[in-house]
Amino acid sequence: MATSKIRVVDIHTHMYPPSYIKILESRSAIPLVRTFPQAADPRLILLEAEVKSLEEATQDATAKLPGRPLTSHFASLAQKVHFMDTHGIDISVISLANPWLDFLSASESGKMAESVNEEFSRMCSEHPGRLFFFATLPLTAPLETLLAAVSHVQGLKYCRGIILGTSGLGKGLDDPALLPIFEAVAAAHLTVFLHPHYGLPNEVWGPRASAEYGHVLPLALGFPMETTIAVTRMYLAGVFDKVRDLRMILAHSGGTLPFLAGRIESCVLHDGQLVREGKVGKGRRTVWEVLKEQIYLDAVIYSEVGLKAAIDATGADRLMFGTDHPFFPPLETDEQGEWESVSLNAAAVTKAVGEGSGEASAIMGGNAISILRLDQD
Ligand code: 5CU
Repeated sequence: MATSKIRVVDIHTHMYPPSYIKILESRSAIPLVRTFPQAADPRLILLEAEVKSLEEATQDATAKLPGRPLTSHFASLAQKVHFMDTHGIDISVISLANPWLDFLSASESGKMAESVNEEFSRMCSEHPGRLFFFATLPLTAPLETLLAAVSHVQGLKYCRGIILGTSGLGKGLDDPALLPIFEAVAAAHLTVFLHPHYGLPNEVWGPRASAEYGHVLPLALGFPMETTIAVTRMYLAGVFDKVRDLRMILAHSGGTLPFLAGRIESCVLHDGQLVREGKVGKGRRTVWEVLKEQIYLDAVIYSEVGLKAAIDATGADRLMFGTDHPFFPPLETDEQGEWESVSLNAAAVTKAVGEGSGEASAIMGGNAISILRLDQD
């Protein structure tokens, strides 16, 4: 009997197109790209937690370099395809990396969104069937421009959704002013890929973090907590009930949601204010129900322990493999070879559900192909 090879799909994989890098090069506040005489590659400085080391390196040429090297992996399409080939990835759903267009003015963001989305569309058309994309919305623009952007990307052949940060229009994702956007996105059958950027306030990390702990605290803990808080606020505000067709993929296996959903549920059930206001009565959908009905999770969690929790929370039919390329490159082996960050995520899948199992094949690609319609042009 012929055995068909499983198809591997990477739904969490980013790029910064050259026009976006140009903007970052022209900036003096984060996000920015800066060249330092002591380093070969320019540095990409994105996070609030990197501001202190940026200031130190600007004043002292011997100080630790801020941010991360901006290598060809961030902007080159040829490099993306090489990465896919090296790791046996058949299809990638590419997206602009954080912080998207959040820092642009209301008058700039509409045009920039249009050009970035056209650029992603053109890149996908160079590799038909291998590349699709999540588009970017101009969240700082007026509502009319935002709605026009949703219509624009709905018409782009390889667009399968939108990538969204947690700030929304500036007040978070539980902001009622965002409802028309969620409604338009859902009506257009576009899946939201929710991704963190802002983390938690720097003070949470303590005075030693910037000098001694690298990027570990903001990336390992700040990002997942940010996602968890954003989605819990949406749940408490009833966004999922108001927009029943909204479908969201949560980055990093939902932050800590699979682990904390039970505690969130219990806090809701035992909250005097919510009970008094009639928000806990019959007909309420639990966090667990919303997770199983409107939420998908990526499988970017690097361990079978977290992955099993994610599978328990949403079901193996709602998990999708990802790499987070070009972030987390190998530091001691050739960047053109295999990345340990990728093999950790692939190994987590086989350890959680068994090598060669139907569930492994679904998580590695089958789910993404059917949920994101990757078999259709
Ligand atoms: O290393 C990082 O800072 C990041 C980032 O900014 N965005 C992301 O998706 N992964 C890692």
